[in-house]
Amino acid sequence: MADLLRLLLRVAEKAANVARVCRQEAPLFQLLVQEKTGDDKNKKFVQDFKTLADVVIQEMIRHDVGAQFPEMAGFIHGEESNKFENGLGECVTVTVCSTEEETAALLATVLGGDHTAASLLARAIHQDPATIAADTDGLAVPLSPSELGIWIDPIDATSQYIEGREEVLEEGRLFPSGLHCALVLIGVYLRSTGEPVMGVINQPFNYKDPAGGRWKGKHFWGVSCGSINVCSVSRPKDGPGAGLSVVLSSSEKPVVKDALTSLCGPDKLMFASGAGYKILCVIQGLADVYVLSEGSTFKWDSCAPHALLRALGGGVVDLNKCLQSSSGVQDPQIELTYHQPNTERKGAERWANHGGLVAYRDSSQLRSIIGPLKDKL
Ligand code: 2IP
Ligand code: CA
Repeated sequence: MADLLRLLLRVAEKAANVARVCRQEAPLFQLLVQEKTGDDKNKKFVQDFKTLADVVIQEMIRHDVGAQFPEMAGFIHGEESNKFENGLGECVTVTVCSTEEETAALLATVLGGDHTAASLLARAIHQDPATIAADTDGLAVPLSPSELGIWIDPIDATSQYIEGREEVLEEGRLFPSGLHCALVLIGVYLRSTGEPVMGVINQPFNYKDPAGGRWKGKHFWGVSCGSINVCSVSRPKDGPGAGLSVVLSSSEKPVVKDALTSLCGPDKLMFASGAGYKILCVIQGLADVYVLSEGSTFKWDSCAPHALLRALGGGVVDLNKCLQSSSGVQDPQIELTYHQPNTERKGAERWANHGGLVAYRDSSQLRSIIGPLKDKL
């Protein structure tokens, strides 16, 4: 399955290009940000366009993976539906056509006849990315495509992507908000058990090329299958006596914030946007754990980064199950799985991580936050 990993790295880079083009090309960017200046009649159209960028990326990934691995075609899931109602009330199904011209013509029907924007978007979709430098040589994963499913989050932290704040990232520092929180997430799970076995994360806005001033991205990947645990990120070294650091959503419950402040001190409690980004901070060692008490994330947010954490010896547990489990953090049943919907819910909620989550690298750090939270939730 090293071929699948190489393909996902390539399509994630194509997705990152689409995300960058939508912000760099004026005709597309205007559509993206029109909501701030547009009047009500455009609101629906602009909402469509923002979601269209998501849908186009998702359909592009679905198209490319299904073409190379037909056995996976029915098991490639994403956040968005590809059915659109355009400004004329026509229902349009967004797909990637076999030629760029056909894709542009289709997109123009969603973009109110804006052929300039449609052509720019279609070009980014059909353009092959630059070669991806990733050391996957010699990687042999004993899995077959017919055993696997995929979760796609085309652009996680959409709000940060639209707002577009630019931060110059400093090595070793977590930045709470900005374009760098926007991530393309592609996670692969075992259909039989729901375990995450492979993950690709692309950060389209990692830094600005000092020469041309254009955004450059960065990718991260991991494979965790049986005894094979490989990650493009090396396991961070925990400083001696560094103390536990926690990253939270800015909308986390005060009772959780208070309990964790008492545990690790106010300086070690951080906040950031993006569910995927917060798990990436744990992967990179910018935080030790990410705690979320709400069911506000979904399988597409957590599957990809979960695979990287497993490759590093960590994981992502269901917080409620963890608090209720009699066998504590060693219970394998508390890890999030990705193959079964919650049948008591409807729509996207069927795939929510209802019980909240804790992302961790080291189970001893997971164990240390359970105590203070046990009687609070
Ligand atoms: C969102 C996004 C938000 C996150 C929310 C996710 O996904 O990651 O940032 O909220 O839970 O579902 P928060 O920033 O408070 O962690 P999307 O942007 O794809 O809707
Ligand atoms: Ca998301």
